[in-house]
Amino acid sequence: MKRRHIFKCIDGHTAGNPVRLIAEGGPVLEGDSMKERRQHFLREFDWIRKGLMFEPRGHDQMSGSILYPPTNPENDLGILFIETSGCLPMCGHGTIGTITIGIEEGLIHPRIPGEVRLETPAGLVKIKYGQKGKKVTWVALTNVPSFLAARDLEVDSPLGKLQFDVGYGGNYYAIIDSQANFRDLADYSASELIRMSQHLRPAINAKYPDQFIHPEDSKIRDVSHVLWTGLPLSEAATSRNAVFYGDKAIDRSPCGTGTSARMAQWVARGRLQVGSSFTHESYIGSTFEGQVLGPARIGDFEGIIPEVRGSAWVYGYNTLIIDQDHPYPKGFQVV
Ligand code: PYC
Repeated sequence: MKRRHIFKCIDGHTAGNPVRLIAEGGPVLEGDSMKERRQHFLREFDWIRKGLMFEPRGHDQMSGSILYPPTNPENDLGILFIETSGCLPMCGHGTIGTITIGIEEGLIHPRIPGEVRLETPAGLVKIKYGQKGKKVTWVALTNVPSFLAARDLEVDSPLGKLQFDVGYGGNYYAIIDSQANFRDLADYSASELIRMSQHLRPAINAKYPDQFIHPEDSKIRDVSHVLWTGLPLSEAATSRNAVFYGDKAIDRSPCGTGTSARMAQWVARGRLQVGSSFTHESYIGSTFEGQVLGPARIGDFEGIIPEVRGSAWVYGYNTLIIDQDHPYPKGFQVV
């Protein structure tokens, strides 16, 4: 194996959360779908994710992607998400950022301008985008079918007993609504939300083992994200959220898969209808526009087809080196 690897990256952000697109240096992956290619990456190349996402080259929130040719010629391309938390099956802010960066920088050439058929490890995601000159001004993705997997569960937490629902929107989310022991995410700093989530996520997965397994893909399983909710800061927004992911991150964007899970929860609880819009506000006040496009069935679950729309910005070009003879080629985390 070569000891020195060079990666050409383009860095951007989607509504505040980082997206690092690896434009050159990603590995060739085997597999008949992005789901299979993801497994190949995890077996042999996870050092690339760690090296490029963790410190000193990345940071706690870092999130990125690598582009691949499609496995089905009807589609435009495949994507692998690389994050501090692993290789997510689907990432909404990562998709909005990658499409923006890829179109603006000439890495993505869709057959139909304004539309991209994207193979993700969680399934096909159809995308529309708008441009003003070179700038991609918005990206709207029709996400994978999303559903409420469980409701009214209970777990012990540093705040006392907490009720929560579990929604799927490309990842499994524990959703904490306002209740006696938790009024609103606004009552806590990001570090406090992180500290509580570090306790909550393992406690939920230990109390409910083998309970959250995707009906069509058993490799997608367990609660990986915690979504704290609150009243929006802006009158124009429907709801606010702070999503915990990885070991120490609060999403700066409103979280695309989290927005999908949240809309599925609201539809299942009769708080939102098919066709309705949902403006989701992030911890820092940025927004995504959600829409419930239609109903869906996922195994035994009734769910929805969600759309999530947002914008992203390129802010830098980055040539990164992973040299096996340097300290920390696989990066490190300070948790
Ligand atoms: O936008 O889906 C998302 C996401 C997941 C984790 C961070 N962002």
